[in-house]
Amino acid sequence: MNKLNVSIIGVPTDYGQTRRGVDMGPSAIRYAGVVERLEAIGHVVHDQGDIRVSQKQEGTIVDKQLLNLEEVIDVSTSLANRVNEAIEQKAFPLVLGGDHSIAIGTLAGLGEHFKNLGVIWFDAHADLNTPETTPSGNIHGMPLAVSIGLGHERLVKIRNNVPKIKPENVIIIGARSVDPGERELISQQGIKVYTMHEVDRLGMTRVMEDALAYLRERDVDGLHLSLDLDGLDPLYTPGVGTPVPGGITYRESHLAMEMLQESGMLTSAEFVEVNPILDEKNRTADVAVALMGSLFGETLV
Ligand code: B3U
Ligand code: MN
Ligand code: MN
Repeated sequence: MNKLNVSIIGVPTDYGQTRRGVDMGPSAIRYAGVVERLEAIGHVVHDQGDIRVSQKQEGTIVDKQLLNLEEVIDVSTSLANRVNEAIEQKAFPLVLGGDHSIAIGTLAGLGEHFKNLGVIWFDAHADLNTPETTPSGNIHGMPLAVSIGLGHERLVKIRNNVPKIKPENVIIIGARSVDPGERELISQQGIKVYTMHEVDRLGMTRVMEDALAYLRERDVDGLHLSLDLDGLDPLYTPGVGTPVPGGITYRESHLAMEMLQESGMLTSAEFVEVNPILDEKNRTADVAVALMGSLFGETLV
């Protein structure tokens, strides 16, 4: 197995949604032993600590369709810079959220280096809302749309490379709560989605084989995994802000991680939406770290 230089970047933010506590995700994941776990596999791990997230500014403009816009722009810009640095140093960026709005920053940093990046998006949701379609105003429901160039101009233009990724290079896995506007974008933009229906019907093995073959055929120059812990069934990951029943099982998610590892294609990853306040005994962070074990090449025998 390929030994990596892993650069851990924590992003303690909850500005992409309205439930407090997800800003403590990076601490919970560190407490669950991420560094030790990856070192035990043989990787060289540099924990870069957390990026600085400022307190909410008094008197910032409140746009109901884009809650905490200024704060999200701030966090995304700092994160994009840090991811960019990690790639320049030939490290593998492992980003710990925080809510899923942080993917705006991660992909802005990656998009500068990878011109044909593949993205696997594990999530109960599609995260393809725009200010026009959002039912909540929460930016954590928008990062995929922003990254393909749709949404608020200042989010889309972070680090100036627009779009960060091509919609045809995106594969969503585990979706089971998709809004009408998102559905329209999926067909309009040619985004590949394996909903829970396909996961049930084909099985995770086929889903991952097809997904990886599709990306190989598209000749991607890198592969990013964006894993929202709410993609799993809340039975396994109760500590998330918007749990949706009927999700991916513990075993299916491990299999998916192992197949990603086997593919040898992965170049970056992020794990988001761990909320220790809503969790039971840090179970969700424990699952996140166990999945990272499989993703980074842990073997049983
Ligand atoms: N699609 C809904 C709900 C949602 C999106 N992401 C999460 N929840 N975690 C929205 O608000 O955009
Ligand atoms: Mn998400
Ligand atoms: Mn989600």
